[in-house]
Amino acid sequence: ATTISAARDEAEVFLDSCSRELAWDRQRHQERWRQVQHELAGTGTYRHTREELEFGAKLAWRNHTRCIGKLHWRTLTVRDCRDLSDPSSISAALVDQLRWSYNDGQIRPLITIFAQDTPLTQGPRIISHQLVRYAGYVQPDGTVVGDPSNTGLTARLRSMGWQGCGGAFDRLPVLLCDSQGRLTCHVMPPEVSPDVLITHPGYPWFADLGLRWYAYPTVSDMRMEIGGVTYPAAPFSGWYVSTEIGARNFGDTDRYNLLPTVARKLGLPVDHDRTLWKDRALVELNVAVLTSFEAAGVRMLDHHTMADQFHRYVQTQRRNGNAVHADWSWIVPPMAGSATPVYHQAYDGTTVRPNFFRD
Ligand code: NRG
Repeated sequence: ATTISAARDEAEVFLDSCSRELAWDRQRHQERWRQVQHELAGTGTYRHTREELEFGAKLAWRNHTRCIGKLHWRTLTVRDCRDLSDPSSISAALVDQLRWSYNDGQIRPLITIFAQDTPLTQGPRIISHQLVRYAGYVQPDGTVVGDPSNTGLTARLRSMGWQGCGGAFDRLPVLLCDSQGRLTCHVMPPEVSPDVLITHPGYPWFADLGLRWYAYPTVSDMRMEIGGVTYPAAPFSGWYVSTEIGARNFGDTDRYNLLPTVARKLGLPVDHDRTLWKDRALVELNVAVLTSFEAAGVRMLDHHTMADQFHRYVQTQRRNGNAVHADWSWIVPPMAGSATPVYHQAYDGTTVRPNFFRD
């Protein structure tokens, strides 16, 4: 009973936002609210109209406190796949999503929404963190070949019969859990999300490191909540900010941990932190990522441009009396923090719904 009354409260707040921001008239708003209450009382949930689904997904993006790109929330394309249930048609929809968002390098933000949970049924879930991920193979000595953040998923897929080549950038199939709880693996064709080979304009040896990264991310393991309704599978594609790859995926010690390698190649002594070898390696890694994506014709923003855009968006919203919810520690880029305007701001980090959540 408490969950139904919570859903009812969420639904009411959501319909108020729809009414206000989509300029519904009073009568339409009241009628829809009556309908939703009726459906909730009868089934414990309700079904969004297409218009509500689309607007709700955009609000979920706009409300997300960890996304520096959310100023683009109005440009989100929303695909309604709520009626798909068998794994092969879900998998086909994921391939469509990748092809459409890749758009030959001109990445377009897109969300595909699969079936909602109801008190009696569960929607499908995507277990993979993103639609494209590289395998992480734990070696006998405990080191990892590939991406250490995916060792669990890699082991699980191997136990289901998937065989990797043992390389540093082997693509994993997508692990799907359908509404009956059945697990299936699905290979996404690489041409709808190709890898960009990483080179450096000033250092020919950089290419020999053999680094690469997929063109754009599709976050697939977060549930979306709109107006008291949960969509457990709602994969979201967008373009990268260069530091996500150059600083975090390549630089973090629990990821590809490449700062020592790059620093040594640069001829920097790595035995004293105060020589700032890590900082210099970070800069060159990020130059390499940005120039390589540019050369490949794949849309990506640098962290300065992205932070400037976000800062201007927040200022405009504040002038208009609109709250922007943001988590400072996620908005400030992982390098050159204080050289971006967002560093010098304070944000209200409250989580409001619609939003995306991970358990
Ligand atoms: N840092 C992760 C991706 C997280 C989402 N980032 C985006 N999303 N840019 C990584 O793979 O490095 N997006 O939808 O654009």
